[in-house]
Amino acid sequence: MACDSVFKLDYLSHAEFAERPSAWRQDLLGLASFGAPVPAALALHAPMVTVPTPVLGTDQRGYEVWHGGAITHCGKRGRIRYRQAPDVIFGCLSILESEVAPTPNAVSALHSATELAYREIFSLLEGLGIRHLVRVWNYLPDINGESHGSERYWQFNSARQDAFITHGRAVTGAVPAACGVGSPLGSPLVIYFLASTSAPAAIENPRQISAYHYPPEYSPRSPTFSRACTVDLASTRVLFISGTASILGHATVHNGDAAEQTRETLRNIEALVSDANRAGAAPAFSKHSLWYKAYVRHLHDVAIIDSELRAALGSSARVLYLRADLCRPDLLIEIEATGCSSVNSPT
Ligand code: 3EB
Repeated sequence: MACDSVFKLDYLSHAEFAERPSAWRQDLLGLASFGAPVPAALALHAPMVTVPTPVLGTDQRGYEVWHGGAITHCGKRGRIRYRQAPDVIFGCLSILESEVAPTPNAVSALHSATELAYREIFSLLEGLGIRHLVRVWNYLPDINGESHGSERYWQFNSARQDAFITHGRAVTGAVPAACGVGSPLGSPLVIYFLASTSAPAAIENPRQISAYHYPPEYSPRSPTFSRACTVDLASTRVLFISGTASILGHATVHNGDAAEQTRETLRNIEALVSDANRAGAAPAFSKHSLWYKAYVRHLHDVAIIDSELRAALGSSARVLYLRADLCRPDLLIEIEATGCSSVNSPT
């Protein structure tokens, strides 16, 4: 029974995934496959999304798999495929800009695609009566590209913020944890998310200005995300740390130095972990027990970044490395992290 009520994450290689019992695979809440799709022979009933950011290392694929307890409902609405467990839902969608009809006032196809994606997410949650969008992963093709006189990441930020406002959602304070990273030019906008009936507690980083208060030089409309949050899902206390980079206040620091950027990013992550632990009765999270995804801009920095991470986190740290462009041209590394800790002892 206990394993029926556990929320958890795993990062698996293709070989590890293929070795799992098929019941384990079919019970998944959702899956994101990095680099290439899950081969048809292993296809699941659960929602699967392919994220076209290449996996670094020897594996050609990296699978991010979520379990959320007994599945209660599975569905499709508009472009979203989703699966529900008692208090959590995983959903995903993929939109090609070339297939999107322009929305009123949109400055570009990316703007329209983002607006449609977020409207569909909020409409789905409203329809299902699930209030809280907890964690969102955003993969934007050609994130540093420019069109229509603005950066594509800015266009994404405008459309995302508009959708939050249109749906009566806060754009500061209680906003989801997120990451916003690049994917290859010409690939679809890919978004997946976790939402819940339990309210998350948002966490900001005292070393950084909240992203939703960044000055307009980084984006005329601020990005809508919190630095981290904790939430109780299926008897598990979960910590979601957003994409985190070498930023102090609002400024990028350690220009051009991947090792220093990695160390600063880790200090930012540690500040968020300490804050998450302050709220609970006993420390629930340690940097050594988190699952990490590291987005690396330049292939030639992987070795130095990996040695910094191993030195700080130990050789058994679970890190999935992905090649990706990042929202500011001067960022060389961005790292997200997730922790799961049991809150109710199983009976
Ligand atoms: C930063 O700290 C780095 O736009 O959803 C991190 C996490 C970043 C989320 C997003 C962007 C986003 O500003 C970039």
